[in-house]
Order: sequence, then C-alpha cells, then structure tokens
Amino acid sequence: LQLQAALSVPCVISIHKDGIGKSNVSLKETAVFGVSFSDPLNLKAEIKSPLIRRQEVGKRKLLVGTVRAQTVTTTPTIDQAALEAKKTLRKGNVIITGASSGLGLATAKALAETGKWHIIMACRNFLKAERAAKSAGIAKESYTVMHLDLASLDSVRQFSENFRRSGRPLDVLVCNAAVYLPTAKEPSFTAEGFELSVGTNHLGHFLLSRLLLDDMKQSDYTSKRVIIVGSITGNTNTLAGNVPPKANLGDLRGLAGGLNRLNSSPMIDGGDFDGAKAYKDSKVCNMLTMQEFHRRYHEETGITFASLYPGCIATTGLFREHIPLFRLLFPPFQKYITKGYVSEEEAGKRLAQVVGDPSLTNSGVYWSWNKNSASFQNQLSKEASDAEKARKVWEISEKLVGLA
Ligand code: NDP
Ligand code: PMR
Repeated sequence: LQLQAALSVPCVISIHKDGIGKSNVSLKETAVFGVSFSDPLNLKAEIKSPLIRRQEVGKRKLLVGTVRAQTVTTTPTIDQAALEAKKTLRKGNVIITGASSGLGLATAKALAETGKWHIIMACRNFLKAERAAKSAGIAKESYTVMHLDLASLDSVRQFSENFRRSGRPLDVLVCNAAVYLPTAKEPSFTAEGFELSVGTNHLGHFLLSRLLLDDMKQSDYTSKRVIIVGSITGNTNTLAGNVPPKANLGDLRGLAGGLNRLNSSPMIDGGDFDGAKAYKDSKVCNMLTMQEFHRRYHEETGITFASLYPGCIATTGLFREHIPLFRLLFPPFQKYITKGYVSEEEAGKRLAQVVGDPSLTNSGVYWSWNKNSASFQNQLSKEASDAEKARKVWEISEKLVGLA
C-alpha cells in the first residue's frame, strides 16, 4: 500500500510543479485547444499527464485490493477491502446543481447510463428538471429532483436539510449551476442582496458545499469528491482569459463590502458593475474555493476537491442573456476558429469522468482536456492559484453566508 501511495502521489506533484513558471499565454492556448502555435513545453505536459495516469492505472491493476492509493494515504485506518465490497453493493449518490440543462443535464445522463450512480438533480425549476430528465431519457430510478435555488441562502440551507432527511449518503457533490449576465446594464441581486452572478455561482455553492461537507464525511464511499465547474475565461494565463473584461478580484474590497452597492460596489474588486466580468470573477472564486477546500480538508477527510474546464459548450443556455447575433456566431466561431468547441454530450462525459473515473482522484487540481479528449491537470492563472487570495475569499465568504 505504501509503495502504491508513494508511486502515485509524487507523480501528481511533479506534473503540477512541472508547468509552474514555464507557461505563458500562448503556451496554454496551444495545450488546451490545439491552436497552431508551436509549443514544445505544453505539448510535453499534455503527453506526459495521460501517460503517467495510465501507468498509475496499470499499477493499480497489478496490486489487487489496493485500488485507491489516495484514500489509502489519507485515511489509513479504513479497511479498503471492506469499503470496496460495500461500494459494489450500492450506487454512488451524486448531487448535481443546475442539472436541468446544458452540462449538468448531460453529466446526469452520462452518469445514469453507467448504472452506477443515483443522481440528485438540484434545480431551481422542479418541473423543468423533471421534463429535461425525461426527454434526455434518464431512467426514472436513476434520479431524484430536489429543489435548490442558489440565489437564496435560505433555499441552500433548506436543500441541505431536505437532503439530510432523505437519508441518502452523499458521495459526490458537483457544483455546476451558473448564471451569466453579459448584457445587463445594472446589477441584479440574490435574496440576500449579493450581486447575482457571484452570489449564485460562488456564494451559493460556497455555502452548499460547506453545509454538505459533514454529510460527505459520513459516507462510506471509496472515492468521495467535491467538484466545481471553473472556466478558461477566468484564467488570464490563456488567450480566452485575456478577452476583455478580464477577471480580477483586486483586493476583494467589494466582496468584503457585501457586493451590494450600498457599502461599496457590486463587484468583487470594488469597480463598476460589469456582468461579464462578474461571471469570470465568480469562476476565479470557484477555482480558488476548491484549492482552499483541499488545503483545509483533504488530509482530514480523504475527499477529493477539484475544478475543471470542460471545453467551450457554445450551445448551452449559459448564453441565453446574450444578444441573438452572439448566439448565432459563437458556436461556429468556437468550432472552426478557436477549435475550443465541445458538444454538450462530450462535455458531460468529461465531467462524468471527474465524478467517477478511478484515475482522476487527485485533489486540489484543475482538469482540462486536450484535442484528443484526453484529460490532463492544467495550470491555473496566477490569481486563480493564489493561496493567500483563496484564504481571504474563503474567510470573507464565510462571513457573508453566515458561517462565521
Ligand atoms: P446552462 O445555462 O445550460 O446551465 C446552467 C444551469 O444552472 C441551469 O440548469 C440553470 O437552471 C442553473 N441555475 C442557474 N441559476 C440557478 C440558481 N439560482 N439555482 C439553481 N440553479 C441555477 O449553462 P451550462 O451548462 O453551460 O453551464 C454549466 C456550468 O458550466 C456553469 O458552471 C458554467 O459556468 C460552466 N461552463 C460553461 C461553459 C460553456 O461554454 N457553456 C464553459 C466553461 C464553464 P435553469 O435550467 O432553471 O435555468
Ligand atoms: Mg471566447 C482561443 C480560444 C478561445 C476559447 C477556448 C474561448 C472560450 N474563447 C476563445 C477566444 C476568444 N473569445 C477570442 C479570440 C475572442 C474575441 C473575438 C473571444 C470572445 C468571446 C466572447 C465575447 N469569448 C467568449 C465571449 C463570451 O461572452 C463568453 C464568455 O466570456 O463567457 C464568460 C466567451 C467564451 N469564450 C470561451 C468560453 C468557454 C466562453 C464562455 C463561457 C465560460 O467561460 O464559461
């Protein structure tokens, strides 16, 4: 077991550290989208990561009964064989927020099709979610719809209580829901008065994942995970992340002021309202939150905390508030020019991998996929990997949602 752990963990660290200081804007773009810049460094990183993963999987196959190296290192007192046996007796339970459309729905479908998961679709529109599940052909016994409006912290608390009362163990939480308001001239606000994009995408998920952490601790599942959907557009070490307005949390003065314009500003950095920037800022918070969860809870709980960029799913409802011309041109632009486009189905498979693939257990990481659809651990921007900022965002956020 120790050999297995020793072989696995340093691989993770070496991949991660490898890219630090080497990447820059053009390098990253080539790595993710295969745009035709020449890029030996990133190519190396891309090829290297899947290879290492394959080796790890190979080693697991040889060491029968030692399937989860990471769990072994972090929770040594648990009997792995007994856990494995239990896991085969029941389905995994996964909560997916915003599973009523787009990526969330496609992920629910992909997971349901494996027959290994029960999906709790945590949605603000119950009927829409039911209809979506039916029309996607998700088998009735594979899912439960539960009401959750992330733009209301009362609703988040209510959802957590309802889930607990259902008596289901919680094995994986996927924070997927989001709103994007690029054309809004004025900010909108959540029930508690936070700017709607950061309030929903970040603060709602922050409270939800904090409240559900105890439930996850109690689960006996072998590979427990909290996954959040980040994005390339929040990462300023990429070309996409350099399209204005750029993400920038500044010194967090707006967040500390409650994002409500009464004390300071509806924007995290204290600036004037900009819906597109608010969305990108919220994604930076999402990616920082998973790293801070990792630092605070991974060792103690064995839970995997990760974020991902699934590719540009240019056809989803995320762009519903954008002007019609954008919605018309965006999919072909991403398909033929940037080559960053992925279908909802493909993106759903990617997120489903991060939920359940036994080789994607690394915690504190950010997953992306290369042009051959192979997963690799990508480098976050300087701001999105700033540990000090992550701690500050965490501390301010826990005050705003009433946890501190
Ligand atoms: P969709 O709009 O299709 O899905 C968003 C989901 O979030 C919907 O189900 C929506 O519910 C739900 N939602 C919105 N507000 C709330 C709320 N207050 N409470 C509960 N649920 C809510 O967009 P995508 O599938 O594209 O987005 C999914 C994730 O992927 C997001 O986190 C997004 O940031 C991320 N992402 C998307 C990319 C893309 O290219 N599309 C690229 C990178 C990341 P309803 O159906 O009721 O509207
Ligand atoms: Mg982007 C080079 C690659 C690339 C990729 C992968 C994306 C993804 N975008 C890229 C490039 C560009 N975009 C370029 C060069 C431009 C200027 C023409 C551009 C523009 C653009 C706009 C106006 N892109 C956008 C928008 C949006 O409104 C989307 C957005 O920022 O939402 C926050 C968006 C996106 N581009 C992406 C992705 C994944 C998005 C949307 C969603 C997201 O980040 O979650």
